[in-house]
Amino acid sequence: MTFKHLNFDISDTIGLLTFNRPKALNALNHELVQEMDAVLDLIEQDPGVRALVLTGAGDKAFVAGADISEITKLDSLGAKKFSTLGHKTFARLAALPIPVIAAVNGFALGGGTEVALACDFIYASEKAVFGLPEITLGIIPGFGGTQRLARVVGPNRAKELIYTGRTFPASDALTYGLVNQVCAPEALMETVMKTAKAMALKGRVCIQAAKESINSGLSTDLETGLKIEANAFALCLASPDAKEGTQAFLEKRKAKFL
Ligand code: CO8
Repeated sequence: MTFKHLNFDISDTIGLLTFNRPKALNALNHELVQEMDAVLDLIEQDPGVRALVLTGAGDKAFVAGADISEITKLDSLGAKKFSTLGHKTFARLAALPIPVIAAVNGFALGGGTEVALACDFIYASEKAVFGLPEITLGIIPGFGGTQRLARVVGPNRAKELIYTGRTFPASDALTYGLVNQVCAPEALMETVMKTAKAMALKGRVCIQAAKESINSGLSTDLETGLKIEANAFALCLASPDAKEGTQAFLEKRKAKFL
C-alpha cells in the first residue's frame, strides 16, 4: 500500500512508519492522520509485525506539529473534529499490542511531541528539539499533550512547559523523563532497531499483557491495577510463552517464542 504523506515498510518483523512531508517538516495534516489510521489497520491485521518504529523523513524534523496552514482554516467545530481525529488515531497507536518506539530525529513540536508521547517510549537524536509551543500560537495542545505530557513528566513540569511554550533539547527531555535514551544522530535508527528487534523476539502474549497492565494501571488506582496485573499474569502463565520460557530455562537453552 502506498501513501502520500508517509512511508510504511515491514522488515524482519519490524514496522517502520516514516512521516514524509519534509518540505513542511513532516507537519500533520488531516490526510496524514488518516493515513496513519490506515497503517494501524494494516498492523492490526498482520500478526507478523512484532514492533513498530516511528520516525521523520529528512534530517531536520520528526514532526513539527499539526499543519498550521490547515489549522488556520478551521472553525471551532472543524478544530474539534481534527482534535478528535488525532485523539482517536493516537489512542489506537498507544493501544497497539506490540512495542511502539518513537525515533525522534529532529524537531518534535506540538503534535510532534504529542505523537511521540502516544508511543511506548522515545529514543532521540542529540539534534532533537521537543516542545508544546501551541501557547505562542494562541492555542493549546490538542492531540493529547495536556494529558499525556502530565502523566509522563508530572503535572508541574507539564504546566511549566505548556504555559511557556518553550522548546527544549533532547538532553533536557532526558532529564525530564520524556526520553529514554539520547543517541548520536547517525546511531539513532540502529539503536532503536536493535531495541525493537530484542522486543520482537519476546513472547507476543507477554508483551501484550505487560503493555495492557501498565497502560490500564496508569488510569486507575493501585488496588485495581494490581488486580489487572494478577489477571494478566495468570493469562501469561497459561500461554505457550510461559511453557517455552520456563522449559528453556530448565534445559539451559535460549527460549524461542512463537
Ligand atoms: N505546519 C505547517 N508548516 C510548517 C510547520 C507546521 N507546524 N512547521 C514548519 N512548517 C513549514 C514552514 O512553513 C516552512 O515552509 P516554507 O518553506 O513553505 O515556508 C518549512 O516548513 C520549513 O520551516 P521553517 O522555514 O520555519 O524552518 P526553520 O528551520 O526556520 O524553523 C521550526 C523550524 C522552528 C520547527 C519552525 O518551522 C516552527 O516553529 N514550526 C512550527 C512549530 C509549531 O509551532 N508547532 C506546533 C503547531 S500547532 C500543533 O501542533 C497543535 C496540535 C494539536 C492540533 C489539534 C487540532 C486542531
